[in-house]
Amino acid sequence: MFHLRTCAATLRPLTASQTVRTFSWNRVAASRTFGHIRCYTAPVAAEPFLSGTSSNYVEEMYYAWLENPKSVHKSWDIFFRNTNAGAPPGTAYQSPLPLSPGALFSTARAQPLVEAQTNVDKLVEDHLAVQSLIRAYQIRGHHVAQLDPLGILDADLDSSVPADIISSTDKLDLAVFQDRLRMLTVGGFYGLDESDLDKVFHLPTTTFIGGQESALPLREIIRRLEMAYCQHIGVEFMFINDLEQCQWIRQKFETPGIMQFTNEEKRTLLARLVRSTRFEEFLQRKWSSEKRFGLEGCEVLIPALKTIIDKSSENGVDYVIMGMPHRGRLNVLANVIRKELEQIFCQFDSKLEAADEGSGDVKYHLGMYHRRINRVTDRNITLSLVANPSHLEAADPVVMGKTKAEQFYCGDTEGKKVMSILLHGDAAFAGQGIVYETFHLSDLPSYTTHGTVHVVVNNQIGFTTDPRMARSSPYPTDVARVVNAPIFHVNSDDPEAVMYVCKVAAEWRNTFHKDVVVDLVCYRRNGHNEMDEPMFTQPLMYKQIRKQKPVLQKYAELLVSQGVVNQPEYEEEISKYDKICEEAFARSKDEKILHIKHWLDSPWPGFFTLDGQPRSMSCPSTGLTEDVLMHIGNVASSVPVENFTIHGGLSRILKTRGEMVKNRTVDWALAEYMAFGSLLKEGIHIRLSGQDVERGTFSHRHHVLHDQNVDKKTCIPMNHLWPNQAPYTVCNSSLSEYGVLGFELGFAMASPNALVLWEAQFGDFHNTAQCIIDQFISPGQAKWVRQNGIVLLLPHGMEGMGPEHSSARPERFLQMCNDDPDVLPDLNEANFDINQLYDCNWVVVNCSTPGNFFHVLRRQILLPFRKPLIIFTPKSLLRHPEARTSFDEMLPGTHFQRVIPEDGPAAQNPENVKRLLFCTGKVYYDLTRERKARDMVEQVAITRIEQLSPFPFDLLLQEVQKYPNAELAWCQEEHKNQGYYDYVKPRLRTTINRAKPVWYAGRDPAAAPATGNKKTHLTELQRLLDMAFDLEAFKNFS
Ligand SMILES: Cc1ncc(C[n+]2csc(CCOP(=O)(O)OP(=O)(O)O)c2C)c(N)n1
Repeated sequence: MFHLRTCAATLRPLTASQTVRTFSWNRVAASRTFGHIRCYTAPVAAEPFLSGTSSNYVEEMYYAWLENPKSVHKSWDIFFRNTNAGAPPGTAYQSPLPLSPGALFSTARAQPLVEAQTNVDKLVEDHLAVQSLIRAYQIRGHHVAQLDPLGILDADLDSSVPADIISSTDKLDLAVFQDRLRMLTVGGFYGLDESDLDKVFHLPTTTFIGGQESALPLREIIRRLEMAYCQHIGVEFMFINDLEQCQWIRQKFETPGIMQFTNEEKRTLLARLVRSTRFEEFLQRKWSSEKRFGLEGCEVLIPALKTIIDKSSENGVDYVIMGMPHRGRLNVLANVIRKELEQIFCQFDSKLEAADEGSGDVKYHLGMYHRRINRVTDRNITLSLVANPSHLEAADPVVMGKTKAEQFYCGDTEGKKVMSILLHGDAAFAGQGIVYETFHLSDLPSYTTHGTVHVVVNNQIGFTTDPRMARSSPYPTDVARVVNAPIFHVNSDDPEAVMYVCKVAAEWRNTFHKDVVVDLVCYRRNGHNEMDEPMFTQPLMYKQIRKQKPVLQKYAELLVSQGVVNQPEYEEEISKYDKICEEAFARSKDEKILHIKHWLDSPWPGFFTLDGQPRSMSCPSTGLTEDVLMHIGNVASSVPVENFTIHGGLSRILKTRGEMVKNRTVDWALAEYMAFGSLLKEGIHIRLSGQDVERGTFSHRHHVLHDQNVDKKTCIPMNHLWPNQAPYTVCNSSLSEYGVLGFELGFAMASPNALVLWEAQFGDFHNTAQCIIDQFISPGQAKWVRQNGIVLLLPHGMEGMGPEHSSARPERFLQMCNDDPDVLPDLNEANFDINQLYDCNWVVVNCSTPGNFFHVLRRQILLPFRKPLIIFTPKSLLRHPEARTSFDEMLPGTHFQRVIPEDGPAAQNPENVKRLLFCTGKVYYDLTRERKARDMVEQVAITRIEQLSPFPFDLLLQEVQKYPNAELAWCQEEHKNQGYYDYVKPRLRTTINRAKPVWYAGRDPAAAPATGNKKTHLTELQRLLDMAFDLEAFKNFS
């Protein structure tokens, strides 16, 4: 009896007052039992099936029916329709229909209920309409949220209101609101009618607007949706294809009253705004004509970042690595990282002399590393801001790589201790492709940092360019949607809303370990920099900005009106901070010199002496004992685990390796194995990353074995070498150069005791990572006193494969070397070679033997300092029968040969030598073959320059002096305007004090790196060989 009564009651829409009286069950538990609404009465009669436990069943069915009438059996459909339409007690139930076709229409008892049917249909449609409405707000509510503090722009570049949202942008205007409501309801999109506004509708489980209530009047539903989605926060999340994550976000933003702050929190927020605002004002007062890229218009960034850090610290994070562009950088350094203010202020003093070697960088590019106590959580926290070039967003993958490395070295496999925060400008975030590349690394096993919090300073302008001219996407943040990152847009003039989304963003990262974006919609009070006039290009916007009250003033007035602080307290807070700035300013006057090393973002404790010098200026032998070579060779040619079936072709490769080991020789792949394996033994972590590096583009490496019978079962023999070895990471990357090289550079920043290598698929592809090479790798130490030992493996060589795939562009790397072509260094200096390495910006090598490749890799770690190493690696030499090295050249006492002198017959009688050919890399094998064929082994000596930069002046001088009667010629397979010629020639001339000409034997200048025609390639090759061995070739020029 009782159940039927309640059931029938449930089936009918309630009025608002009824709801308040009756619906009070807990939405969170979402238990839908009839008992909760038992006080409600309705005229119903017993139905035999509505008793006992079956009532729960019926109830569930009812809710399913409400959502989709077709989801229940037809008989239940009729029953619910009839009951809901007010069928008299006991008459709602109709026997199931006979199964014969047409039976439905012959049921006599259905006739009296036709009228009721119309009501039922309307009810179902209304419920569905309400559900659609809720969903529409969840999907599109952000389009009408009031995000722009200036109130003149649409953050999504679209002023229209989505057709399925009742709200209007002008929602505070009641008349407009009602008008729109009428449009959408009466005969409009939802078919609801105005009288429905006071009807109560059951809320689906996909909303939390009810709080403790499970049903609400439509008017209240709309109001709450407006509150959740259309105020100062616009939540974009419905594209996320994970129900739990969507529910989590809905709960965070829909639950009534969830955005509450204590008075203490409000006061902290105000104090942080005071610091942020007064810092910029102080700089403006003291250095009004200096560029500082101030934060005015987005002062809320400082409390926003601090909230993310506080919340993350509370959740266990103790190391935050940040990357950011120019805007507000000094403020972040001062008020988030807590760099000493005097250190910042003295950067404005142009008369101070730099104490460190290197050219330094402008103040708003420098990095920082600081360990301190987080005052809110009372826990230790380390904050690091990575130094960056002007190239916007270039630091993104670097920050990620550094974060990954820090996580790796402290065993933080889930990102619970170390996290990254990336800041972006709106124009750069939308415009720079590296942002997309970086997002695509975010969930890859060997690259994930388990969630980055992205904060966009969306001042709705990029230099002088309006967003409508700067992007095609609605928001500047749309790129984040590709990885299902939720995006929280927020009006920056509402500091509490900003704090709230920052808290949620930090919690999101902590819960799901995925990326999240906070879009601070703000404005830029001044021009692009403080010297720039914004009225030239954005006159109306800037008229509005001039009228805009600063956020600090607005918030202070709010808190004073709420009685949270009083005016004197507020003023006291301001003068306290002003005093701090003044005192620091006075101290900054005492600074006599500038120390760039105070701005180091990645210190390497213990690696250098206390004053930052290398612990020695020598390098031990890079050779290994026979045992070690044998052991590594044996593992490299076997499968070190049981029950593992490898491919037949690979078995043959391993067998060949095994034979080489028996013969005490190595090819390229084995040489690399020997270098890696031995460094792992010495505790050096090795990470090799790039496209298809696991197997190797040229199928020579095979560092990851794949079981042919079990899916995804792999084995990395390199990790089975020694009992306590360091780990070996080898990872195929996403198809990105800019992003991945930046990432590896960042990884290499974290520790000097790791060999981090990035391999390009073919050398020429490095040009899509040019920014990382030009802005970070080549000048990094000079700009930021930060060393980095990253290794670039760039397959290079003219093999007749066409203009693509042939050249790793050695000329570009060589052009960026910092050694002087016209000055002969002091060759008698002790440790000349090591000093040269110490002074250079990077090392460029092209090895002609596997053994030298092995030595240079080991030297990279055995050196007492770190320099980037660029290696042009071979393709055809990987399998060239002569490109082999005996163990003898890898034993203790051996080392990397910067120059490999001629050691054949020509070297026995050097006076007889007519020509001394210098070359590098694989052309050596072409030259020796040709020399032999022409029987000129006594007349022509061939010397290989293996280390191109720093240039081995000392060894080359010896070579030249050894062959007093020889002409000198440089031979290369690359075209004359490419390759090494322009770099080598002036240096060789300096070496010999311009006593002789240095001739060129090689291809003519060309626009493309190589011909696409194989025959032309071979003809060109023959021509260069002819030139190299034609002893009359240069006679006419002398
Ligand atoms: C890759 C790159 N291209 C161009 C520039 C020149 N530039 C400096 S700031 C700027 C505008 C950046 O706008 P936005 O990202 O919105 O940041 P905002 O300056 O507005 O904070 C431009 C184009 C640059 N620094 N980097």
